[in-house]
Amino acid sequence: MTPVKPIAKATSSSRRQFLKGTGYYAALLGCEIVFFKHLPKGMIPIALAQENNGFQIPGKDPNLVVLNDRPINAETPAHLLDDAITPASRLFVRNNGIPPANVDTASWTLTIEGESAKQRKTYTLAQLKQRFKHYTYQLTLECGGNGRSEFSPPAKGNQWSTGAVGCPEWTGVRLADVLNDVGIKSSAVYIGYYGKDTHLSGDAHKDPISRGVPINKALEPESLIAWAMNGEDLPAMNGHPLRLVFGGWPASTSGKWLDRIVVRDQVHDGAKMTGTAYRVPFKPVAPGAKVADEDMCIIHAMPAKSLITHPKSGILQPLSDKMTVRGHAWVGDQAVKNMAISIDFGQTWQTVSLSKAANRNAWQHWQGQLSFPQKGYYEVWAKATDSNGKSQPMVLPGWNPKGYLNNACHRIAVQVV
Ligand SMILES: Nc1nc2c(c(=O)[nH]1)N[C@H]1C(S)=C(S)[C@@H](COP(=O)(O)O)O[C@H]1N2
Ligand SMILES: [Mo]
Repeated sequence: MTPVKPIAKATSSSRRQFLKGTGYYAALLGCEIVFFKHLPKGMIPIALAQENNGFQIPGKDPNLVVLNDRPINAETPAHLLDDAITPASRLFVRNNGIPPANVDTASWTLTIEGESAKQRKTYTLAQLKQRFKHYTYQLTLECGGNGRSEFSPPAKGNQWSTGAVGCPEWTGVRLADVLNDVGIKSSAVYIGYYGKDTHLSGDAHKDPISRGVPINKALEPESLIAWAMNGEDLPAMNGHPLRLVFGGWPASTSGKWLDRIVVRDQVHDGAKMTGTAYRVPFKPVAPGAKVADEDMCIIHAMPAKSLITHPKSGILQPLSDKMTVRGHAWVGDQAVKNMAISIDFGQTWQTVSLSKAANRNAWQHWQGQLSFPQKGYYEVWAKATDSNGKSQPMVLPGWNPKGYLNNACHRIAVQVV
């Protein structure tokens, strides 16, 4: 296992290259920055800047760690994910492009079409809400690149530590109900989404991202077209007013600012579906190896993983007290069967209590009690095992060129005094 790296707040020097002709902040400010092209690289509009020259995303907890501001990407420290249901303010943000500014919910529409759709049909948001039954599910959303920062040699992309995950409650309609209303042909194999965000280059002909899922995942009861998170409108940065949610699959499949779904007779080939994007080698490869495109496969359900959300790493623990440890565990389309913790770097493991998920594709909560033999430094490690008997690795899982699927055990530091 690689040593825990401290996560630095994004600094001006680490920020992305200045990109001409785009209004990254327009969606946040609610208006255009007229002289944007003169705004120096790395300088945050003062209206959005905090004392620490960090970057506060409206509606989000100021303690989210901003990894990148062009586009905006922010993750949640583990101890802030302690709630059973992730508050909207603490759900991470991952943007590939520029979010739409001035979203008008009254005129928002969703169009379903494609070679395997029986017709082309457009719904207003109001029609979607009126015509179809509403469902609420707690669904785990985790970026495929969560944990990327630990890979060596490093992989390009957002250097997520452990916080590109959350499990809020989502309300919307079943994608299956809408697809059945349109009618899908027997040739349907995949769905693809398009959102109203724009490409970083400002080129209107390019999509920032257009991914999707196989038709069987699309038709599952928990696969939603959602407009609400925890009973309120989606936050602007999480796809307001409409998005897809496929719990347990790489969150890149959960299209935000959704305005079009295509029903495909082949694997969807939109932006970031092809090449190396969201793909991993079929077979294990040596770290740093070059892998040919044809040897890579699309990531489907995410592997077993867990987080220690209490206590916060670095806690001072009195020797005479028992310590309550808790967190969440999740795995793609299945259930976590067993949860264990260790205080001796994995020599021995203690099974802890584990709850059932609120519904399929929701994370489960676990809790245990620890006592320590003597004063000194310890680490608590946490390990989830899924219903197929697959456990989280204690060291990094297989290296892959883009740094996806790091489900190594989460560790926290404890000093017993
Ligand atoms: N339209 C659109 N949908 C998108 C993205 C995006 O950039 N644009 N990013 C995807 C990726 S890579 C992730 S990890 C999730 C992040 O969802 P969140 O920002 O609500 O946490 O949204 C996915 N859906
Ligand atoms: Mo992602």
